[in-house]
Amino acid sequence: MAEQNRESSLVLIKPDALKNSLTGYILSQFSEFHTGLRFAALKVVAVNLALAEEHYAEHKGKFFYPALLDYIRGYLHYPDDPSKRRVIAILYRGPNAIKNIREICGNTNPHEARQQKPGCIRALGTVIPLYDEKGKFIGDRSDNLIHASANLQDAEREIKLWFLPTDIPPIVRSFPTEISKEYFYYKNNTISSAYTKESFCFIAPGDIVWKSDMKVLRQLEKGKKQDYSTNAVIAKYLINKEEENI
Ligand code: 3AN
Repeated sequence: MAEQNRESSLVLIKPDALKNSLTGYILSQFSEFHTGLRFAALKVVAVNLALAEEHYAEHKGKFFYPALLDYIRGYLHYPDDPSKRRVIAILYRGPNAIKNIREICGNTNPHEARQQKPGCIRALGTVIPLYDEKGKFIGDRSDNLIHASANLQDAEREIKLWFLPTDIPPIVRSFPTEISKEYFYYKNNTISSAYTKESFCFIAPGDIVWKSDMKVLRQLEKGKKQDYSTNAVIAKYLINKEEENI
């Protein structure tokens, strides 16, 4: 099948799946033998706050949003062991990747997943009650083991959020890139094209960058309205940096 007929989807093996040693099981459920899908990229990620917020931006303001950020960052399943707070991010490619993967995952809510499709991955998840500061029940948190992109648009946004172009072999890199001619630096939530003390260079001339990120950086430089937030640009460059609290 021609490369352009293949879809890409982002899968995240979340901290509850890691804690329950389900990684091998999940990978075998998605194996090329069963699904026709192939790995295009894979990395172990300590999830920084910007990445968590951007990944779940559509849920901002909902009752479960703060718990969702703590969940994906590993604080809920590894409160006392920061070294275990991580997620495995996988880019799969192949025919009908999005639908194929979502079907194997099952419903967002593990209770529903168990009822609708016993045997799906999320049927192994749990539902945890959430309470406000006064101890009043506010709703359930779904610990559903795995994330999978919901549609083509989400897949593109998510893949460009979690992966640098160079995390992906060029032949299977399906979104446009360009080669930077400029330097960009980052420090304390600020992006600049000029070096300041203690800033770090995250893009240098010659680097391969997502074209859409480059557009946002130019919009920022010119003070124009941005296509998306600078957090979504920088988050991937902060992945697995040593600084505390990023
Ligand atoms: P899915 O992961 O099935 O695409 P999304 O993207 O709507 O579902 O939700 C992202 C995550 O937010 C879910 N995996 C789940 O952990 C949590 N979530 C979504 N909806 C709810 C809800 N109504 N109550 C509690 N948690 C939810």
